Amino acid sequence: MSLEKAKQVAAFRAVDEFVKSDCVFGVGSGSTVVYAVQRLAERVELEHLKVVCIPTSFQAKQLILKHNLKLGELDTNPIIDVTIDGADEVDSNMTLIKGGGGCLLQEKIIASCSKALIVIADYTKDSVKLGDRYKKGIPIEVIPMAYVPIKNKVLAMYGGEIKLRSAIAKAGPVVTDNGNFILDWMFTNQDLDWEQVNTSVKMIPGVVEIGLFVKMCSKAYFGQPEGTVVERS
Ligand code: DER
Repeated sequence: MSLEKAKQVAAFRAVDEFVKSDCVFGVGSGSTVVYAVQRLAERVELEHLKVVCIPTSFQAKQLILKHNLKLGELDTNPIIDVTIDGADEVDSNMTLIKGGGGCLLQEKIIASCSKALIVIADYTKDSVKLGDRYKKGIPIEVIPMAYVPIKNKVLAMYGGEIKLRSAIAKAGPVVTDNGNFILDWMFTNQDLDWEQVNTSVKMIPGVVEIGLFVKMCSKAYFGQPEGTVVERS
């Protein structure tokens, strides 16, 4: 089975288990969430569900609009029933690396406003320790003018290597939906206290958010090569 099919089975299972009528639904970002929104749109149509969708990025907003789903925002829906989102890696404690798609800030805000954060992913994201499989590092969203001192401070605290994320279809760095840069921190120590890392890195002036989701994920669905789904919580 293809990786895309593995993503789809995980996404469909999560939507079928968690989305019901009269719910406020957080829509994550990335390629796996595309399948979740497709399934949600099918169910809304078939079952006449009343669902308000809160996006976590420009991409998520476009998905909501493309599928003619009801678009909401935190101003009017500050409490979200369930958010379904992807992840770059999930460890055995359900700690997530997120931000591979550069949307970590709004994703973490929406996750923090959600009664439940459900992760959907293919089997390549299911790890024992962070860094087992995902080698692109932990994304850190930063105010552009501060990226060099932030890089130096994170390296002084934890070592490893840090790269300013470069754009592919544009000269220069990636600029997020919020007008910030992203540093990708390739850590070497896989046994760090990620809760402490999350707190200490965020205290560095100019750091907007870090793509570490600690104790935020209620359940994860991993699509498998043979078409089954492994659930972890
Ligand atoms: O950027 C993000 O946090 C995305 O959710 C990412 O982690 C998962 O993207 P994928 O579904 O395309 O693998």
